[in-house]
Amino acid sequence: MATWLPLLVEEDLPSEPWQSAEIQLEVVATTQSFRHLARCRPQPSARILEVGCCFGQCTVLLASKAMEVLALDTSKECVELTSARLKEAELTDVARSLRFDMLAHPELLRILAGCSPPFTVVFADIGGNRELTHVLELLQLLSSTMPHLRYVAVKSEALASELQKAPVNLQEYIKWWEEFCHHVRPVKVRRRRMQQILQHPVRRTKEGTEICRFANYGTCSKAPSECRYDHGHCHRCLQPGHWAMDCEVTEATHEKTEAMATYSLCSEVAEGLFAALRAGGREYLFLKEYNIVIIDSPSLGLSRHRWIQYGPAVIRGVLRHLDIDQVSVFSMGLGSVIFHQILAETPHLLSHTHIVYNQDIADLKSFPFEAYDVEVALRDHDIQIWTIYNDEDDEDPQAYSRHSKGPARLSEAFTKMQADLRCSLSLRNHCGTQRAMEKIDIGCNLAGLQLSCCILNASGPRTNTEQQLMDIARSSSGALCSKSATLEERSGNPQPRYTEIQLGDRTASINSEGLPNKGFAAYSDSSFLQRLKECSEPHGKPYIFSISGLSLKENLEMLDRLAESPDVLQHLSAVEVNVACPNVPGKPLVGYDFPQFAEVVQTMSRHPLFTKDCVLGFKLPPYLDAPLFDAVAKMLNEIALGRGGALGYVVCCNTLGSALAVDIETETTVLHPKGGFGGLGGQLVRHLALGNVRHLRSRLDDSIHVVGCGGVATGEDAFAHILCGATAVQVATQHRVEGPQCFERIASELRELMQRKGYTQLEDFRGKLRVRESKL
Ligand code: RRO
Repeated sequence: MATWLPLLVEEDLPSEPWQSAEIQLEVVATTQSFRHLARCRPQPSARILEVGCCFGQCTVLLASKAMEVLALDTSKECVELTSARLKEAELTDVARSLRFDMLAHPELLRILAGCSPPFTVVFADIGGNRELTHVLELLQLLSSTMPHLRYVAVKSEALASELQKAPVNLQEYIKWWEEFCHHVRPVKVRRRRMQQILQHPVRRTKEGTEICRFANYGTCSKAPSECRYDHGHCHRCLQPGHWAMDCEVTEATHEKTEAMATYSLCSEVAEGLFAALRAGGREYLFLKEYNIVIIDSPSLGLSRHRWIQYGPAVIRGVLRHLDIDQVSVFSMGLGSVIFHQILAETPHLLSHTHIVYNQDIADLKSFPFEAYDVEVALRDHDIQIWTIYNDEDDEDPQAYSRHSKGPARLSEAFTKMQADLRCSLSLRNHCGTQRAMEKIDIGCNLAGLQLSCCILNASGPRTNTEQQLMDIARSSSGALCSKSATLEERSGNPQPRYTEIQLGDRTASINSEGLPNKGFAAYSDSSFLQRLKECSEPHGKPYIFSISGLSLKENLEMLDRLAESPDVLQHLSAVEVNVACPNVPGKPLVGYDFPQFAEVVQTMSRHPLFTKDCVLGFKLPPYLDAPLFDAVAKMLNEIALGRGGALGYVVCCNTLGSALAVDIETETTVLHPKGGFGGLGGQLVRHLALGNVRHLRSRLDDSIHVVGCGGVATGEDAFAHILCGATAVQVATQHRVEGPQCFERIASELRELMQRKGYTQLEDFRGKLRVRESKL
């Protein structure tokens, strides 16, 4: 108590709030002086603990000055009177009065000390009928438990009179005070040792008399004649003539048990703890040492049936009263049944993990809880229970065995519950993943076209007929791209003109279709386009009109017709000019004939159609050498949308021409047209396509988007294309193999992959392929 040097304050005390950072202890002798301190010392921000509030006059004074007052008294009447006075003064928001004996329950003071914000001021008036030693004990207690105290006012006639005798010189005064504290040692207050109560439930004398532990620890509310238990023996050593709190054995073990962090809550002890907790000590309870609250109810005694019947309600009541939730439970034997009952009815009071040890339903005929309710609680509140069994030696008839009736019934019920939960968990995980996946956006803006999904069909497979296009419209494809049209309908090359090469679970293809299509008119029929749009509802999807005229003139002719038809234009989002069909006899690839390609690029991009909200795209052949990419990019950049041109995107890339499928058995070409040569697509061009995407992305103007096409069969393929810089991804061979449902599958695989990688949108990884280089 060195820092707590008392200052005797007499009648002429200064009337100012306490400001200093130093702890100040002011002692007064009279009630009048004490009230004067109450009027002038507290600052408005103070949280005050008033020890000994008596009839509440001082409490009202303090409450009208400070932020909060907690008034304590050991007398029920005093607490009630103070409460009434506060109500009358309309100060109940600021102050409360509680029954609380600090000296008898120092541990409760520790709880108060842990309150947040902390108590910084104490007004103590316990001097009236208490000895000087009690006042000193209180000061000692306050100084050792409440580190945030800044100011203490004490009213004690006895202490004031001692202080009057103290030397005036400061050094001498300090020495005097130290000696005084040393000599006037607080006599040990009889403490009710709750730990002892906990450790010793009802105990019997040798003769079998059941000893009242509550009387022993001073908390039995009944007279000895009314109590069913004996009040005449020590609950500790079982000897007659004294009580446990006076027992030498208790004294000897006291230090050891003091530190225990367990409490038995019963009658007045519980009341005291509740009071402390209500005053804000909850955090202390949680954060410091009071992690285990053992709730004991004397009225339920050791009766299993009574505990089963009333226990859950008692425990719930206590938890609610303490305002404690998120309780982790360790329960044993029959206790686990009580726990399950609480779990079934009030799972929100419990935390997520619990342990039940040797659970047993003993001689109960039926479960006092609904197993289904427990299951629902476990599922809906994400609660897990660890069930531990310790089967003792089977020889011992008293030993616990999970194979005996009670535990076996519980075990069976829990095994079933576990199976049901596992089932619903996998279902929920699925739904949860679904929900998480829905948050992943795989939409994109393709040269101004809004695509809800970056996966779309490529012009080519399954895009020829009205029905096929309808199917795509209804699918998850992010856009709808028609078969490359010529002015007139074409039946294409003779059959067989398509073959597949199976590579494990992946497919490559070679085709020599020869541009079979229904002709320009079919794909630009406004009523057909309207129907397509209706199939694409609710959101609709961009319609990309692919053209592959047999000459520039034919292409221009188609553009003219489109431009002249507002009915069609309203449905049209883009025209994709295919300069890469490898299969038309006598027609070399425009995309490889650079002078011709340049003319096509220049002429077509200037067409007035592309001033009418219609995007121009080119579908390119695969290129195999860097100078070619340079040349193509140079050519295309000149007509980039962002540079005043019309070109919004390129597709990288069409099939790789001059592929040949050979039949070993017949020693013939597989395909018949064009000497068996055709365009290679699918799995076998996957990496070539990725290379083309990356090459062009790095060379093209930013306003020209790249659509990856080639070997896209899975979400990973789509991811790879986007990683290389693709804005969107077209599917050709896989669409032919799998049908339009492939779009949904690939899209969800892409979402899954993104979820796993923590990406929520394509921008998170688009074009972010990192190049590994070794240093020389
Ligand atoms: O129809 C075809 O033979 C065909 C075309 Br138009 C195309 O662009 N790419 C391809 O591999 N086949």
